[in-house]
Amino acid sequence: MSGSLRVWGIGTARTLRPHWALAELGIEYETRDILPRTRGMEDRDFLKVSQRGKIPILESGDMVIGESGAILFHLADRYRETIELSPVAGSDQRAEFDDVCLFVLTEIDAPLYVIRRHLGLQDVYGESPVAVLAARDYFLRQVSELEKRLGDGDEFLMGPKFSVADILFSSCLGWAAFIGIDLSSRLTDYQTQVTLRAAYRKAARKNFSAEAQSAMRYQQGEVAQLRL
Ligand SMILES: N[C@@H](CCC(=O)N[C@@H](CS)C(=O)NCC(=O)O)C(=O)O
Repeated sequence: MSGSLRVWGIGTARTLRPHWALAELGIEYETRDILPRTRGMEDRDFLKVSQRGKIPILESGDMVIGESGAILFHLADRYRETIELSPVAGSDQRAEFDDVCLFVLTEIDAPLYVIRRHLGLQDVYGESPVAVLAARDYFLRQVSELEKRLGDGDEFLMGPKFSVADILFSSCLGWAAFIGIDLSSRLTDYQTQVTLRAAYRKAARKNFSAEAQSAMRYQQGEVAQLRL
């Protein structure tokens, strides 16, 4: 495969990210519809490219990238002449953008995956309602920092311009709402606006197909239902 793009994975907030970025950029690519924790993860072709047994993966020519954040940074850099989804490397704005994106990935995505491990995947990682509720509270504290950043006026995390930071943040907000974490009205408004984008809708149709939704349904509302 030379020069072409292929995305492995559908069904989750992390897999949504490359589909959404590619839809924003208007770039054609191939999708391999594998869902986490299904037989698809044992596909021989997948195992050849998979570094860590995780999705999403982006194959771009001979290059393979296996972290959703790194995939988005790469796509934004490589295709910046099409649409600017990140500020130019070395600029002050880029430093601020990196700060926001890494905050989302390490402080907002991470507690959601603690919940996933100890609630949705308790058979594998162990059941822990205490860890789940602590992770939910931590998540809410951290999202309130980005809510302050949005303030009353800004449409997007980087101000007036949509960027990869919004794809990362919005995918986490969608994930949180899906599992039953209540978001503030400011964050709900932000999420509604961002997900009205045509590119989001196109990516969501692919990522959250009927098959994917029925496979992942058992997560829905699970945190809201949890009581210690
Ligand atoms: N930090 C990685 C996380 C990737 C990840 O954990 N993916 C999950 C689906 S959201 C997965 O492949 N899980 C399968 C497994 O752990 O067996 C990213 O953002 O790409």
